[in-house]
Amino acid sequence: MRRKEKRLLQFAGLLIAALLFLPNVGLWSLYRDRVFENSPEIVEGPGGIPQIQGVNVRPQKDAQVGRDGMRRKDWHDYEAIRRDAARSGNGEQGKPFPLTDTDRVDQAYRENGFNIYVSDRISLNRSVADIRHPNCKQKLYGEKLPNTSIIIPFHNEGWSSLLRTVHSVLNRSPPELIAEVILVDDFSDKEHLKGSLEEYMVRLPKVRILRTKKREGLIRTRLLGAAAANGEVITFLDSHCEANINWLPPLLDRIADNRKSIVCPMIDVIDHDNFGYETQAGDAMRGAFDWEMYYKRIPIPSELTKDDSSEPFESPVMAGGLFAVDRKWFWELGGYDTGLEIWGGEQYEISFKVWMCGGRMEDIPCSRVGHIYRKYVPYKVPGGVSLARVFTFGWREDIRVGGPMHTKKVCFDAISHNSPVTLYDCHGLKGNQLWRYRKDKSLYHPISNSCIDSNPTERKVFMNTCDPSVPSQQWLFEKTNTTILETFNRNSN
Ligand code: UD2
Ligand code: MN
Repeated sequence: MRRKEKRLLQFAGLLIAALLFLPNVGLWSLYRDRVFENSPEIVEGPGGIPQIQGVNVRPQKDAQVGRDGMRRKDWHDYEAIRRDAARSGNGEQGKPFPLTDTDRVDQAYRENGFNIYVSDRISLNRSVADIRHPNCKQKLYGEKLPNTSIIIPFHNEGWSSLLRTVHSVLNRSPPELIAEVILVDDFSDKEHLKGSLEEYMVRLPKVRILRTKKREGLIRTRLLGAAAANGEVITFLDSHCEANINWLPPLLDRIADNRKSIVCPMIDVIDHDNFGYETQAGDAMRGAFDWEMYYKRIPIPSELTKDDSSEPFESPVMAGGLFAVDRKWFWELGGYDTGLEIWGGEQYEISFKVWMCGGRMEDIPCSRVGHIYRKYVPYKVPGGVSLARVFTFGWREDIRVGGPMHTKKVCFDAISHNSPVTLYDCHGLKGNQLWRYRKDKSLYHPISNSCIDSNPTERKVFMNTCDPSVPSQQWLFEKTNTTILETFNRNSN
């Protein structure tokens, strides 16, 4: 009996202590939240620089000279950061807007594919949370950086979403780095994008408005802006974006380092319902595409993961809309193919060109820009021009396993242990189209118990008895995911 009571007492004691002192549940947490809300605590950060919540409160005094002889400085605008941190209200600090059922009506989404009622009730100068990697807060960039023209194509964009894009750029970029902001209207018919927009922009002398003479689609609209641009660099943004803290210097710095660079910010998600601002799932990833040319984000392969994940990394293809490029290099690359219609595919064209022409394409973790991913495409596509089916692969000597994602495409098919390997519509029934990747680098066909062999002179692939010592049965698998392959091999037993 006594032992039980003692235990009970001990337990109650522990509970009280936990409530008082544990950092995230205890009373201390209430105190801390209040303190941080009212008067953020100033602490000493790395290099003895005072910080509030991990953000420096004044610039590191002098530019520093790096080993390469380059002078670098702290480009943060601490005054603006403080101003932003002090803002409160709907959607401030990138918080979701408290939606009611009346805000959710279809009508709110119809014109833009995102909730314009909510957008209209959030300040054009709203603050967003600084969700950068902590290391970004200490980084220095070239003291002299090229300036940039910001090019924003738009077609029937919402008033508040368009203006918030412009305000966020002007609010969060060093003025000397912005040569101009060029809004390029792709033949919108909405009234608010005509006289009212022009009147509004009179107060923002850096902003110019250009208009296409007919509906051109986003690619030729961007080209019109690029042709009119004066900046040393051109930076493209969609018409429904929000630039995050210090987004621009990290981009321009990489171009200053190598003018043949195309650099992309991390694209964050502005929720199309409530306008909450957060990272994409998995945050930093590389751009890739599948056999249908659908853009995909894939994890950064281990060879490329650096110790410091706030450092730039190379990406095969970009998402499309948000990037900076040296203006002259853009034209040396030939700009975009002017035959690209309305929407889509242009990101592959520019990505392939930059890699094939000796340039590089990078994603820059310390540069973040939010983008509203729409719920659906709200605009009309004239003449039913197909979107994004721009490329096809003519070459089909690939191994296409008839998995559920590719059931309508062509797959390698073999009917016997010595037949040629043919391409046949994927039927998804495994059987003749089932292949296994083997560790000895061969491609094994379980149903015929044989392996793919090749005759390079006759450009033929055929089935043969498996023999790991035969070089023509050895296939080179580049960058395979062993875990997925092993799971696949196990499941297909
Ligand atoms: C993505 C890209 C987008 C573009 C597109 C096509 C991001 C964040 N977005 O789709 O930039 O690369 O893929 O590959 O990477 N617009 C016009 N005329 C038109 C249609 C659109 O000017 O006929 C404008 C539109 O207002 C916007 C931009 O072009 O500013 C991109 O269009 P979107 O926002 O509909 O494309 P998105 O974000 O779905
Ligand atoms: Mn967009």
